[in-house]
Amino acid sequence: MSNRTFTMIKPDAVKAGNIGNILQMINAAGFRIVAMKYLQITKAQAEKFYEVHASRPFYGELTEFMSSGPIVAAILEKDNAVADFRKLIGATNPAQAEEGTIRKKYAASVGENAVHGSDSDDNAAIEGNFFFSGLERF
Ligand code: 3AN
Repeated sequence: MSNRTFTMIKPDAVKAGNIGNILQMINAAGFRIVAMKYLQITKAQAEKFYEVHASRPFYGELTEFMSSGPIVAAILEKDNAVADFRKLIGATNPAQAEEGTIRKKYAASVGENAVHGSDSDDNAAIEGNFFFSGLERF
């Protein structure tokens, strides 16, 4: 079990003006921000980031969406970070997300679901390294 996870506030939540609300929920749940940036990724970068989903039918739609506008990328720290953050964001499909989760509050659909959260310690490290150098972590 590692104490770090990686998140993105996705283009839908940024456009809706929910960066502040979502960061507030992340802080209130006890996560410390290790690294953070506001940027827009290219389609090619989104394809690389989501390479594990390349064979899934939604890969084109997902990478198009994730490169459609700015996002907030961050590394977060807390005991049991990966599992606790998955709990905080709720189910991939917001219709199935529990009350009080970020996706229940701010996500519109399974494709545009407001936030990303790493699904394992290994992926948290890979995803954090995709966006941040060592000098950008505090
Ligand atoms: P999660 O983000 O909850 O780990 P994954 O890993 O199954 O979910 O999917 C990665 C991303 O792909 C999701 N965050 C979501 O934006 C998108 N996605 C998953 N399933 C679908 C789907 N059926 N249609 C469109 N996009 C999807």
